[in-house]
Order: sequence, then C-alpha cells, then structure tokens
Amino acid sequence: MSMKHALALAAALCCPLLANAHDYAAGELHIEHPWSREMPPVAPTAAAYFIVHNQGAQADRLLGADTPVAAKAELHEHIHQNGLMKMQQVQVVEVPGKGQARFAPMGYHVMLFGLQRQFKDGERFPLTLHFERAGDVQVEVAVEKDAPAAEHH
Ligand SMILES: [Cu+2]
Repeated sequence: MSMKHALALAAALCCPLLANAHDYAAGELHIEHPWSREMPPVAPTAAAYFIVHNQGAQADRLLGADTPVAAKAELHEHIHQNGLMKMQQVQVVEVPGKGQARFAPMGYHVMLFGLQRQFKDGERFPLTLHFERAGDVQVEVAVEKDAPAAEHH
C-alpha cells in the first residue's frame, strides 16, 4: 500500500469516531446523543441514555420505547430506598415545555431486556421512542465504553 493510500485509510477510520455525537429532531423535540454503555457479553440487560430537549412551550411525554434488538424495552428510574439504590419501571417521563428530560446513569434510562447479543464499543443499534405529541422517533444508540464527556457535568 502506498503512503497516500495509508493516509486516506487512516482518515476514513478517524472520522466516524470524531463525529461520535449525534442528535435527532422531531417537531419541537431534539434528542441529543443516544448512547449505551458497553456491557460484558454475558450481561442480561443494557440501558440507553439521551437528553430530550423541548423547544416548544407545551410539555410532551415519553410513553415508551422499543427496539428490534431486544425482547423488551422499559422506561426506568433509579431511586434511593432504605439506603439502597434500586431501579423501577415508570410509565411516562415528562418533557417540560422549554425544558428537558435527562436520561443518564443513576437516573432515568431505557432498560433493554432479552438482548439478542451485547453490542461492543463503536457499534450502534436502532431504538424507537414513543412520544405522546411528537409521535414515534427512531434514533440510533451509540455503544461506548465510557460515558460521553457531556455526562460529567
Ligand atoms: Cu433499569
């Protein structure tokens, strides 16, 4: 392989990693960077995170989600109870008007059960979010080893 070809290949490999942040628009909603943490191959579940921004004045509500890669997807929250962290299913997550709903580790998440297989760092899988007003929004969830930088603040 010539030097020129090697450089072109390096560039082709570099850019999908740099263009890692991705987002989706649906009506007044903006869904920022859906991602999931890479799990061990034997893990029975995985969780998806994202931030829903609502630019409209009216609130919307996330009613549920589904994906072809898992048997079941549920909306979950983490709660403190008797000094323990546990998670439980919630029926809806409100996205306030001119506000946002954050899905992040130790908070709201979309819990995936019965995965066909665990995905690896760098892979993506489809997820459909069902909103009361905005309707169905299909996003791609980026699988990452570590939480994106935005999650640290
Ligand atoms: Cu959960």
